Amino acid sequence: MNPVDLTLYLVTDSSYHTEASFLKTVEEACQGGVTLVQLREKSGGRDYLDLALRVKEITDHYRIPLIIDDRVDVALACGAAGVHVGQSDLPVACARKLMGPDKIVGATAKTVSQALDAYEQGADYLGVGAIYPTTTKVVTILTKVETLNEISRAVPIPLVAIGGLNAGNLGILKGAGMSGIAVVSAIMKSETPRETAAELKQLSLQLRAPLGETAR
Ligand code: TZP
Ligand code: MG
Repeated sequence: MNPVDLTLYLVTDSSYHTEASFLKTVEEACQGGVTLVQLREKSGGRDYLDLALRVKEITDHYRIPLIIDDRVDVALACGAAGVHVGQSDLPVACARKLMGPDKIVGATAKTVSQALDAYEQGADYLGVGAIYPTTTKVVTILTKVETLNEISRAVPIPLVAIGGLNAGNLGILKGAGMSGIAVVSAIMKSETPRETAAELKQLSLQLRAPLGETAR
């Protein structure tokens, strides 16, 4: 199991940015304290790789691991820390075999059985959601916080909650058993990504604190 800090996981969306504003947003989010970045592009291989190499320069500078969504080839070609696969991407076991034992392999799980399956195939962490309806272009269903909690008891690997999360609605996750939160639009659409990331990170750390412990 490769260690991974899921406290605040930025999943990118370049669709409403120029490349310059996209890279600036990612950089400011890194400055604000995101602990992991996932490049999530739906474009072809060459464009994906070019952007991955640019994003990796930024994440390397801030010593934040870069995860590539869907594409093992792009992840390997840019020297990323890992890959994230969903239910319709390469199976986790296949991604693990291609990436090797020392790279991070993350997987999406919306049910306990998907979670157990991904864990058994070698996933290092699971993304669970969507917790709330999302405006980000994604094929997903809603996952109850109760299910997130059940998954946390069923598998020994860390979980990150995703889907419609922002600074105003995280309370629902208190005590849910995840290690952190993943956001797209809350940071990618923020006018002040550095401050937004810093705020979300604090809130995420508080969510993880034992129940009843107040924020410091
Ligand atoms: N998987 C489940 S929900 C989601 C993904 C990739 C998108 C989350 O985006 P946002 O903007 O944080 O709701
Ligand atoms: Mg995918």
